[in-house]
Amino acid sequence: MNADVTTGTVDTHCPYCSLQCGMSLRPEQGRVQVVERPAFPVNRGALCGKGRTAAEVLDQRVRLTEPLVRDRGTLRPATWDEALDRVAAGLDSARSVYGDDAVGVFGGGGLTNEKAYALGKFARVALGTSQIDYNGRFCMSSAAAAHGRAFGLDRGMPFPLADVARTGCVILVGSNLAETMPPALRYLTELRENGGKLIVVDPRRTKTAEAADLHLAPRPGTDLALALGLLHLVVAQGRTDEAFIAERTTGWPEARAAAMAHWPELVERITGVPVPELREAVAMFCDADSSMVLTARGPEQQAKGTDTVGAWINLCLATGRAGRELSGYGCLTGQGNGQGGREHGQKADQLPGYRKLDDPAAREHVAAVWGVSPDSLPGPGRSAYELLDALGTDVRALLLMGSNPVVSAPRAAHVEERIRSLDFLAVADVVLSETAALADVVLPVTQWAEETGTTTNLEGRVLLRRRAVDPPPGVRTDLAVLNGLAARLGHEKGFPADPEEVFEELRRASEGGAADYSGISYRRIASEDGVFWPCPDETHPGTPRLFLDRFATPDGRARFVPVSHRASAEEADAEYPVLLTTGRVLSQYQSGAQTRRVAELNAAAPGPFVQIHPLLAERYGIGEGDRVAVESRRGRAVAPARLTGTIRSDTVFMPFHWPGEGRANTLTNPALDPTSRMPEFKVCAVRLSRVAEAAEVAD
Ligand SMILES: Nc1nc2c(c(=O)[nH]1)N[C@H]1C(S)=C(S)[C@@H](COP(=O)(O)OP(=O)(O)OC[C@H]3O[C@@H](n4cnc5c(=O)[nH]c(N)nc54)[C@H](O)[C@@H]3O)O[C@H]1N2
Ligand SMILES: Nc1nc2c(c(=O)[nH]1)N[C@H]1C(S)=C(S)[C@@H](COP(=O)(O)OP(=O)(O)OC[C@H]3O[C@@H](n4cnc5c(=O)[nH]c(N)nc54)[C@H](O)[C@@H]3O)O[C@H]1N2
Ligand code: SF4
Ligand SMILES: [Mo]
Repeated sequence: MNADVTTGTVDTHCPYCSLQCGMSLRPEQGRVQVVERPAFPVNRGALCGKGRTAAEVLDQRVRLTEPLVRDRGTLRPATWDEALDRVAAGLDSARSVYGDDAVGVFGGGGLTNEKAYALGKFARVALGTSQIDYNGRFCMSSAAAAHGRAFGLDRGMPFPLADVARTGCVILVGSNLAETMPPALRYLTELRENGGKLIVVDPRRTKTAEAADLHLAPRPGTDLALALGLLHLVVAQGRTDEAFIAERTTGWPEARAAAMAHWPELVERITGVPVPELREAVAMFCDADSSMVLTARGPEQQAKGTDTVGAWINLCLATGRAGRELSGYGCLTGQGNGQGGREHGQKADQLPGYRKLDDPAAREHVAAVWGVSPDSLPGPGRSAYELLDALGTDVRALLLMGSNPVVSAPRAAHVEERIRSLDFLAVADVVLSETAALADVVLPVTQWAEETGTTTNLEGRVLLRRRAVDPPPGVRTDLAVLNGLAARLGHEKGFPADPEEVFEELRRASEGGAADYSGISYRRIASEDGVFWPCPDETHPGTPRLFLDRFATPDGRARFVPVSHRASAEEADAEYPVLLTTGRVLSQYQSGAQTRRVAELNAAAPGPFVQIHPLLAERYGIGEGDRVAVESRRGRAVAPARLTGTIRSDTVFMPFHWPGEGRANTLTNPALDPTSRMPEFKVCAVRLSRVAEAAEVAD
């Protein structure tokens, strides 16, 4: 039973991360209760604190309930007609003065498939601009690029999460899933209960690393060398799977030669991981009958993230740990619809169904579904950071939906300044985020529980997120916003506000593409636990496991890519002697726009901090709780010190969930990966100093 009319309980999914935990919602005395939904297989009833408290953001006291427009510098309430008229005029005037590409669109991986699809279509058809990208570029774009290069297809995990509990060994690289996807930790616990081994690679001894048999703690930005060092040992010890390499791969000689240049002692010097630990990891990985490598943002958010993931894939291929039951490489995607959001056209180079904008056949197919001429579709645009960096110069007006870059973009002070320099900014959001607060028009939209839509979780499982409660009267859905704007821009048709109608069109647009959803319908996923794409027709069961018979390359073979280690864009030096890495804590989500509005979560994680090893702290005279100034070549942030022996003594860590003085992204380096255009969030050089308190200064 999915929608129980007697109790009013509705089965749906969490608004936050890519696990898309199943939950049920029950309206009770004017409030919405989150209740367990044990039958949903991914989380089996378990929820983290964010999921449990998600309904608090539905409260009218914390969210936007009416449109706002800027009048002589301040935002004031407005009608929907006035607000939409202002947005249409703002976008149109930039277009008419400077040309179509003067209008930018920025989306998010939290948007449903329907919204991501409609946003991409809106940019290309209603605005005619090439300048669209989204925050997923900051998330898993490096893994996506590496996936495409090696396997010919990008689906984060090529197998269901449940397989993780049944393999023999998992190397988990730069994921702190005990805090970022807590219910998934159970699969790792089960892995070990079943006799499997867990290796965690993280510069910090996180809660996840504590659950491991072996914890490797490399210097940030050196995972590429680490993977190559392991591959070197695999070859030296004769543990390659020659039959698999011969039958199912291409490019091994070149990749092998590149790995052989990374001998263990050199790798120890680069990474700081002792050679005996490298040997132990190889033994665990190769002794098991099956094994997996899973990566998350640690190795991916680097200016060499694509090559780094490529090196881990090479390790899997050389040992025959890919394209087989219970073996393979997977990326743990992050946002609620991080997977689907990267498939249906809000990315700069992409059309729905994971098609390429520069592929004539793809243009023709999608243009036919959209009822436009293929020639009218613009070409690929800029990547997320490059787009933000161009605001106020050649991109003069921006429509933003589902992201808060003032907090989350790299080199955020510069990005904020670029946003402020726009001629016109419109933001559709649920709350008045730090970015929405800078807008000329703010459009208040409905949230997860107030609207129906589909998301695709980290396994590639397409799910129905159902509407469970009525939205407040003053808000509209993102789809209704696009519908209203398109009409004002002369497109009365083609932008329906009904999500199922949009999904039906998405099915046709994705048909025959890499991410083929054409066999998936609302009716079907309403009664199943989701369907794994590709699913090319209604009788097709979906594809939980990819690549078992062949990889998705033209010749069916996986491609080794010869990769070599290189330095981070910024290494520690005399002026900036410490490495900064950034990431997440359990109780805040992303830019914090939603979770900072939940009292229980704020009590658990009230503000920014700098995690420092006691030895490093001592060198700078920093004590527990002291305010620390962290400076990089981009700027300065200040936050209290948290001393802990669980982090390397050459590295500090800051979570990025807060604006203001403690904003980690004031410091981060926007150096981009040449292939994925992923910024280097995970490593930059900083210097530290203790900030004297006012009382001390006065003494
Ligand atoms: N609580 C919470 N959960 C979330 C989110 C959230 O904001 N809060 N966001 C969601 C999203 S969108 C995402 S993308 C995921 C992210 O999920 P994760 O990737 O698990 O999260 P991070 O904390 O960014 O990074 C993971 C780990 O990488 C380590 N790390 C840092 N530098 C390096 C390095 O150079 N190499 C290696 N190997 N490791 C390194 C960090 O110490 C950190 O422990 O989480 C999702 N879930
Ligand atoms: N230093 C550092 N920076 C990072 C990272 C890091 O590890 N280190 N990680 C990066 C990663 S992986 C990510 S994914 C980004 C995420 O960073 P952001 O892109 O800023 O993501 P969110 O904070 O989730 O922002 C989503 C915004 O959209 C709103 N919203 C939620 N649902 C909807 C909806 O359905 N419609 C609309 N219109 N709005 C909605 C929310 O209220 C919020 O304001 O941060 C990146 N930034
Ligand atoms: S793990 Fe992710 S999807 Fe599950 S309840 Fe927590 S935030 Fe929601
Ligand atoms: Mo992410």
